[in-house]
Amino acid sequence: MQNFRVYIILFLLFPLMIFADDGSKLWLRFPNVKKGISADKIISKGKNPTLDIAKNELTDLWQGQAVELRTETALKNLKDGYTIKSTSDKITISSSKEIGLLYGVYHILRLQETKSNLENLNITEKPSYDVRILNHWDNLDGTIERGYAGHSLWKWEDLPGKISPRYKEYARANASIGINSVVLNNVNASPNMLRRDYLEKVKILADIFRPYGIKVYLSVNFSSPKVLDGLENSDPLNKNVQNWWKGKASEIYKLIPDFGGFLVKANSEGQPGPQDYGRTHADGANMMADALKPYNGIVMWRAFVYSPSNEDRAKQAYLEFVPLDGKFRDNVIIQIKNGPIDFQPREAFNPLFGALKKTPEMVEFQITQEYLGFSNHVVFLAPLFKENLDSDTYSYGKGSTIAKLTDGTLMKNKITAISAVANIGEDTNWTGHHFAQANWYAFGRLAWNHDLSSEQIADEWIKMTFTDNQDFVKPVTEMMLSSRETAVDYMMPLGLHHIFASGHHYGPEPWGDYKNGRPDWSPVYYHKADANGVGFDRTKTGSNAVSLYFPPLNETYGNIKTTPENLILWFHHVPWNYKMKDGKTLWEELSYKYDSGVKNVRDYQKIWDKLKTYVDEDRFTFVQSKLKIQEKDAVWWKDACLLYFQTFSKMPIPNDIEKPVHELEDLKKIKLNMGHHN
Ligand code: GCV
Repeated sequence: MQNFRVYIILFLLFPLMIFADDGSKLWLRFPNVKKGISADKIISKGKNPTLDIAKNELTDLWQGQAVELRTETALKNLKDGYTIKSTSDKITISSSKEIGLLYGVYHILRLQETKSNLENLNITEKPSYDVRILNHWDNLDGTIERGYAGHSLWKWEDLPGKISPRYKEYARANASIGINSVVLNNVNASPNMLRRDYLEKVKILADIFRPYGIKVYLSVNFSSPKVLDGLENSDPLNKNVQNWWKGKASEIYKLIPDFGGFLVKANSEGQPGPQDYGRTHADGANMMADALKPYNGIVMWRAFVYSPSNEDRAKQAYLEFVPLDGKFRDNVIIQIKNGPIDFQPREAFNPLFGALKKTPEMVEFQITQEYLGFSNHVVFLAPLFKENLDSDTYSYGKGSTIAKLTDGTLMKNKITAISAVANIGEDTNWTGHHFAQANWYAFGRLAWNHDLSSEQIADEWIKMTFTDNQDFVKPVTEMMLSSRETAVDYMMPLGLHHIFASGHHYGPEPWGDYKNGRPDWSPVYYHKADANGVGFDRTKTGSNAVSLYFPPLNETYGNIKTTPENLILWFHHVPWNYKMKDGKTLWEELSYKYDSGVKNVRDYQKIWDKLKTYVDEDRFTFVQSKLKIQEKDAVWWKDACLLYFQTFSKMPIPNDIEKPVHELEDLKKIKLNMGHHN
């Protein structure tokens, strides 16, 4: 009897057990596939670990006709790319490299899972960028700076002896979307990363990633020679220091022959750098470039530099780097955050894009949602990435988009690259929120092909991650595509920026005024609200950051009438009663924007609730509860910002929007204990 009951219970639970999904498989779920084609239906020559992976994926997962995998030297100009051609009984994937064949296999698997037409395929794919790289901000102690998905995947304590199965799963996920490079550690780098014992651990990861086409890079601390080996200094013009880096490079390449190179944050936010010795960023970068050159390694030197000075922070990277144009070695590339401040929900693009004519540039995006509600908010980032890549800098005349500047179309760059700060941790679902997986996916897909639309990326991802049922795909696509603008609306509409709580950057603190700390970390520095209006005057009457943009953008942004309204407070100090294009005053417009942000999140809750039948219980309730947090946070943002700005505008909150439910004084008392310095 007892047993019988257990059987009944198990029987009842069985469907749940099948459908429960913890998100660990990401977009590689293949829910309906038990087994792929038999090995004899795969035609390929040669043996190679990458080819073996490609074949295994086919025998595990491919449901279609026979597949031929062909290496063709004639296809060299496609780089890691490939062609796919099909007849009724065979699909032929060709590439000049094995990794291209693996990418081609993931391509047909994607077509299979998104139920795309598989007949008469005639596809040619060539990646937009050579280096498609994730930057992990993982520390050696297992914590992750700005990480919201648990601890680091890298188990430094266990390596090199003990190997987590997730290393391989991570590499496979990246390969499936074309990511081919990773920086393992935080740009706020510990010198210990370059210690022999750590390099031996790095070697193990590099060996695991290699068959998936992934190269390892490291962030390095500029003071490493002095700190690690007691050199008298770390001055880049000191011969001993130069030799130290040469020796270190040689040591690394003996362990990891295909090591990618270094990522460097120097003289920024307290990190050491060449300026500590009166040298320039070029001196520092070139010293490392010379050490890596014999092995084809590269240096990604970050332009994220600013200091507390009277100069507008939005101008500082430009002012620092433009005079150095032409002074960098040819294996240096300048890594520039999409905006000139710091990964805000919306920024104007960084004016440094296109301003360097002789030095290759690459974009740095942030996938981890430091400024977008951590892993609590649904914010699909493809529209943000696209907005930046499609921005016209006019640096070589009309059509000089950031995409074309960085992918080698306009400048014949020797190195082309694109990077993003990862949102990956050891959480079972990898990214802390099921929908945050879409941002890892979107970055990979855009790094491969920046012409893809946000909609197509969302569509693919939803079908592979959830279901291809249109009743699910359609509303979820709409939610995802609008989610970035929604977050902008409830956090920082109309070009407002950096009005976050200090340190952790979660939640609003527009009143923040750190008189004793760094003014450039204070929200009041960025919004400049007063009785007259709100916004940062970056025109001629203010910091004149507009002058850094190429014509006609300097004029467009310099004139309040021609500045796009979604950036109006980025470039102008705007009177509260200023008439916006829709006839509302600035104050009213701001109020309606905050309100619409809140309303949209509530709509997402309704959309999601209706989709219960299409999603497994686990992921359904998980997303449902995250949306509740997002809704509460949106109301918190709206109330905090409107009540605070109202103390300056002295104008009423329009009657037809929901009244604040908080008191400003109560909101000011909220102090979240989330740590962190700025
Ligand atoms: C890694 C911002 C973040 C810091 C980060 C820095 C950077 O300031 O808040 O955590 O440090 O950017 O990109 O270097």
